[in-house]
Amino acid sequence: MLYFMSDIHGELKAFKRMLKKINFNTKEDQLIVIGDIVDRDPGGIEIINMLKPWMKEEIATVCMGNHELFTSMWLRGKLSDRKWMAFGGEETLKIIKNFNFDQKKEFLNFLESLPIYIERDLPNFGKTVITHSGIHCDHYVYNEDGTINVIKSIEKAVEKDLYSFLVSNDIHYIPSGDLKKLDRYMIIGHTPTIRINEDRSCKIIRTPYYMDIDSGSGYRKDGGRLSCYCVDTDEEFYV
Ligand SMILES: [Mn+2]
Repeated sequence: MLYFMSDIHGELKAFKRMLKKINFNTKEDQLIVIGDIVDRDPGGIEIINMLKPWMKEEIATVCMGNHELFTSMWLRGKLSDRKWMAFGGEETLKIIKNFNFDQKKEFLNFLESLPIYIERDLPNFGKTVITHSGIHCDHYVYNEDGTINVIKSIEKAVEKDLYSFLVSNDIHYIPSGDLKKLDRYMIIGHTPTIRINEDRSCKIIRTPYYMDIDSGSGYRKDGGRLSCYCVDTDEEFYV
């Protein structure tokens, strides 16, 4: 089985409960995490430490989220403590401040090695692009047939400004005329669905063009929860 999670935001207990709920079996299953493992709750680094050996064995794949970018920027001295804390980084900061030089260097290498997007051929969606935030409407690249080349558009936006790309929530607000032109289905996270769903529910959003699986982990006080999507059974799980 292939499972997707996104925006775990430090909720280690919820992550462990989810693995139990889906009966995650490292001999048979795979997990793709679409970024924002760290910040808000304190368990992000422990979750990454759980995922690292799985990543080596290709059991897990992790994409970069804006919070992994914030962490790498802080490690490079390009983001102040104050600003990172304003973005929800307080708990991660407390832990990383105690890292020694080698631990910091290793963690920075890890963060900067994370892919911005990956592509998978999925039985129910065809060729699918998996990326944290979706697309940035200022950087469309068109194919000859007038459709929007999702991969090239992401690459162009990233080349221009990775930060703006990873914090963009454009995909939820662009006209459906643009969405119809996307040449790939997309699975994303980043924008808690409670902010988009009209009934304010923390449920995965499915559209004909993309799926947003950030159901608000790290915002549990506001009703948020961690979701997981199984592409093989089309099931959604929540903890
Ligand atoms: Mn995000």
